[in-house]
Amino acid sequence: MLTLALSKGRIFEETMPMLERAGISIAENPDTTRKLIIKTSHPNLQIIIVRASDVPTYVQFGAADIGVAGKDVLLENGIEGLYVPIDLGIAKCRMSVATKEGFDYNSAVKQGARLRIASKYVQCAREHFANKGVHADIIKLYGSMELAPLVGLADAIVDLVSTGSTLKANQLVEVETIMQISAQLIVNQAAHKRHRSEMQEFLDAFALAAEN
Ligand code: PRT
Ligand code: MG
Repeated sequence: MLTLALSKGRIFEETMPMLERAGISIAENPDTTRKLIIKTSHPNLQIIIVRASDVPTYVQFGAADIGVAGKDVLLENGIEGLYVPIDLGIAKCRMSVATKEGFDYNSAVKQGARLRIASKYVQCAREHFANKGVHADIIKLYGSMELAPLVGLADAIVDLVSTGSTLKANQLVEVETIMQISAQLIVNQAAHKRHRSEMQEFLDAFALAAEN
């Protein structure tokens, strides 16, 4: 039996059609059941439902054999012990820097100003500003990043943007794109060695679905 770790919400919703294309359906919907282990129509595949940022942890420790995680989560978490064979091209967004409307970010950067940056993505933010040669004090937040510039906690935030409507609703503007983000298939390296043939069927199905 192989275990696939998914998070509720967009990752689950966008991964399911990929499984369905391979003829695999689920017994229960995670939105309506409280169960965290979900059977599939495939005798060798079960799904566990975990927090998005916990998916790599389950796979790294071998509690799940495979998982689907955003590139943002992998960059923050690291990929030790993981094999990342397929960019699934789902749950797409970008990681960007945003400031309050009217804040002249480019001038601040040019003038070598020291910037206060609030983010859940402290590693990514630190690396981005270090590469630009900008002095940045990074403040770790766990949510509602958009609030930070509005109440003077930070000059800018580093967050994920898809439609841009969250930024807009809070009078923030995207001033720089750091990178494009999409969900990746991750595999426990040891499990991959041990169960290569059992796993290959699923890796092929994901690779095929990702192409389409
Ligand atoms: O919600 P929870 O704390 O459980 O975890 P999570 O927020 O990490 O999970 P989830 O399901 O929201 O996100 C899972 C993955 O989806 C992320 O790791 C990303 O790789 C990817 N993804 C794609 C996104 C978005 N698009 C996205 N728009 N994750 C978050 N957002 C948020 C963003 O943080 C911001 O608050 O949506 C808001 C912006 O959206 P727009 O459309 O208003 O620009
Ligand atoms: Mg969320």
